[in-house]
Amino acid sequence: MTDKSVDVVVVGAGFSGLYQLYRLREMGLTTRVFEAGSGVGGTWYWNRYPGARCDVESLNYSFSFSPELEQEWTWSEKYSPQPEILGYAEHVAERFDLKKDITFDTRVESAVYDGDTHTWTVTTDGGEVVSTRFFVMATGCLSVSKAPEIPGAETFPGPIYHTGHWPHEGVDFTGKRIAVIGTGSSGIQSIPIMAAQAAEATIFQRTPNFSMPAGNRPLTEEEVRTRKENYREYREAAKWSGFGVPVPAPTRSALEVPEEERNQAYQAGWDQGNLVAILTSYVDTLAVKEANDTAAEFVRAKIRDVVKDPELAEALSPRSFPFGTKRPCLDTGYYETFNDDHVHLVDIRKTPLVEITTKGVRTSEQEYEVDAIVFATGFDAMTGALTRVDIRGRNGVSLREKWGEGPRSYLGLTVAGFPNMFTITGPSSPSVLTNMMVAIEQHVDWVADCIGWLRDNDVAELEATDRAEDEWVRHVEEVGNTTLYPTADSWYMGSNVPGKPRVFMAYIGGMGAYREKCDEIAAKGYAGFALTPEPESVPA
Ligand code: N01
Repeated sequence: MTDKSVDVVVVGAGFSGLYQLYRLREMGLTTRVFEAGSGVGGTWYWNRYPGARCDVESLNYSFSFSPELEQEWTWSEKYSPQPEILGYAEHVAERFDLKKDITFDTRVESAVYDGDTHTWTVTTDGGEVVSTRFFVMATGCLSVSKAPEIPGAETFPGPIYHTGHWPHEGVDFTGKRIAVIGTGSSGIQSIPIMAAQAAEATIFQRTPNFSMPAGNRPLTEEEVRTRKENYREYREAAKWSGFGVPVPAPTRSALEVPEEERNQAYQAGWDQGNLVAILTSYVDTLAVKEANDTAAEFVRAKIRDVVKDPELAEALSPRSFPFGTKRPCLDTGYYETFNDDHVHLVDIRKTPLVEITTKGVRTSEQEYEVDAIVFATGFDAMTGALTRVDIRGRNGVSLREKWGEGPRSYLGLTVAGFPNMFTITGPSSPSVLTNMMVAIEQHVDWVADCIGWLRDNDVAELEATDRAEDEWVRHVEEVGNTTLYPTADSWYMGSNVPGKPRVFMAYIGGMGAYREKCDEIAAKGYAGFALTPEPESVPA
């Protein structure tokens, strides 16, 4: 028994959900959005840790669908802070009057497909049951946080925080002894600020990461004006670029360039504080180990320049994976922080974490007494938010079971056996390897256009065929295998979550090429999909 019936249910009111709602409403479709948080913004709603910023430049990290929105919104910094990005999400929600169709503080618990009526039945934790023709998971790639896999957290009397769901009122560590576990992007952004407040900061590092200075600063009026004048041209270039950020395409191998010239190219990217610039300096940086080594060594030399103690510099230097194959970071004073006497690094590869105790954190070697603990231990990425909901497709097949050996999808947008369901920036799409705003807009537009086409053509049901899905999965794997990404233990590979299948979960074929492929499939009347007509449109 359902409470209501709508055309589309969207899960999540981050940037994906907001824009999906906007598009569907413009098309005259009734849409309900369910959001677990109390406000919009998704990742920017939850990740309020000190120093949280996006490491795509603000002028690139915004919606392109509304020229008026582009002109009226002004970013303040090169890399704007989390509160400003969240403010932008709120502004979008207000400006387009989106909140009236969003139900906050509500988690979708299950979605079950009925092949006879071509509808999904969606049930929330508040007990609401909604029936819908289309079901869109806009739940984000990094929204299910994970704690370190060690016992004892419940015995620690002080506060334990996770960067991925930080208290809204903020935390002041002044005078406190703190432990931080994890040195990914969230740890690297927050550690300098938390350590500056703390009396003693002990950082537990499992894997050192590559990081470069963000070079953050206020934007000049001139920069903002120039971008506002050139948004159309800029957006077009971003849409067809590899990473969703227009940069000149490399033409040469790192190995054919003299060392001095190569280092000048890396230095130029370094000075810009632009990750993509270094990653794309040469054609083979992400594909050939020897080429990659040149960039990796450039960064390690920078770490040695900054960190005064050579042993500490070496401990902070990544050597176990190629540069760029785990998400590289942008920081403000990260390596400098370790020159302070009250900041300590514990290499937990050498002395593994054993437990959280009533006093703090114990490794195989000693117990560290602290007043507060921060987990900067990341997320069950890409699939976590999708498999957390009990999604059952045709004949009751569960998505969790289907993805037991790794995610399988057609274009990262649809899944065989799960008709009329779409995943925004789902696994096997470019998503996290690109500027997410560009990836989100492309997916949302494709989904909205697809739903519009189905409506106009009296199609009740669209379902990826097994064959199309198999071919896409194979293609994603083949393209991935031309790069160094699969060689790293990264969250891209699922290796940060014990027991998770080892699969490269993103598509590295490039945003532009992927867009072309998606457009082509749509233009061919949704090639690779089985289409079932509306019963009343079938001639008797
Ligand atoms: O998470 P992470 P994150 N015991 O998984 C360690 C985006 N993001 O929240 O590398 C001990 O990168 C783990 O060690 P290891 C961005 O895409 C963007 O920092 O697995 N340690 C690692 O050091 C980013 O990549 C921005 O060996 C454990 C750390 O915890 C993604 O979000 C800002 C452990 C987790 O690093 C995730 O970043 C922030 C354990 N059991 C985030 N488990 C910007 O745009 C994990 N670790 C700026």
